[in-house]
Amino acid sequence: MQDLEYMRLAISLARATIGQTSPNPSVGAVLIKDGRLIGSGAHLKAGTPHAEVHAIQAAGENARDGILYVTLEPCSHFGKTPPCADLIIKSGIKKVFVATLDPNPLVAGNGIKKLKEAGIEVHVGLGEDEAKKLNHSFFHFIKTNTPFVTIKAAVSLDGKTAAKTGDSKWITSPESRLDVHQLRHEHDAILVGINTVLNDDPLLTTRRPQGGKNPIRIVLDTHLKTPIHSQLVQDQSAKTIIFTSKDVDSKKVEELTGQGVEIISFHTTNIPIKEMLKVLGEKKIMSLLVEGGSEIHASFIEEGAFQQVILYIAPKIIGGRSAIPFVGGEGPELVEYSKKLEFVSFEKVGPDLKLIAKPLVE
Ligand code: AOF
Ligand code: ZN
Repeated sequence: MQDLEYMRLAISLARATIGQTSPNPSVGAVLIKDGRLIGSGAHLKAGTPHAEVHAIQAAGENARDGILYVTLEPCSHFGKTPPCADLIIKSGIKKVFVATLDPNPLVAGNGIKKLKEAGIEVHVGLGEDEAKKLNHSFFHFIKTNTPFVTIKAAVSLDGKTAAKTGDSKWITSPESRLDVHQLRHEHDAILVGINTVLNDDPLLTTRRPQGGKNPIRIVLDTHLKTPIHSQLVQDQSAKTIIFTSKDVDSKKVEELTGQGVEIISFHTTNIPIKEMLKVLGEKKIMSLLVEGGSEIHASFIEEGAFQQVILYIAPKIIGGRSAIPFVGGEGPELVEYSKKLEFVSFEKVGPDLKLIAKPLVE
């Protein structure tokens, strides 16, 4: 196998952990000597050993003169675990391939510097694009202290999320819906508006055949209308947080709190999206999936408070001038004032199209 193939193996190990390492990144490592695989591993959970530790421990004394492939710059700081760079130096590894630098200000090039100063041959950039993409949430979070926001919607070819009656079951295929459950597994939190709670009474949990992790459920509910009997309140399989505004009924707050729901009130008449994202950041939520409805999407888009849009487009035309599109709000007077994005990828998921776009940096 070639260097890039070993790095891809490390990237696959990292990818398998997306959704389980937060607020830490997903990292994979592969250790090779004389063309043999002698160690490998991934960082499995925050607070537990880093990827390199698993790989080096598996190899033991044999690590000496080995070549390490790691998807993120080895750390140089004492966090919950000691520095990986020190362990690599101690183990006698002679060469290290690093896919991408760690943007964590505590590391940020110091890991590489340490390795080089110890006489280790270091190459940075092998498989960099893939390694960056798989940790886009961590990269965004570590720089901004707010979650990476993905707006997700399932639409018909004419951009509707429901027929004129409000009926929305099911626009996209079972294959797309399964893909959405993968997204839920990968995200720390999922957010909807109060209208979605009232109309759909969603559960917002992860349902994949192989099981999965539930995201924290978040509701933006200005007037605290979330029904006590809604699934988000009654179902205990995931935590629910409701953001609300001032002057809400204190008895309702008590009732919801009694069911284990966390209520966060802003001293304003509406919920300021960017302030809300800061609160989520303080809670170490590094990725947020926004699942509608159209007014919520409009708020995030108007505020420029999103990093990615994922659209599942079904080959169906619903039509109807009062059928809801996936973005509501007022909208601008002129196309000139529209939000500009660029397409990142497109793929077929069952009969549907999955489109990813991100805001254009001008
Ligand atoms: C690595 N390998 O597998 C991971 C790294 O609190 P700690 O000690 O777990 O440190 C967390 C930080 O370490 C995290 O913010 C990121 O900068 C880096 N993660 N580094 O060398 C790994 N998961
Ligand atoms: Zn480390």
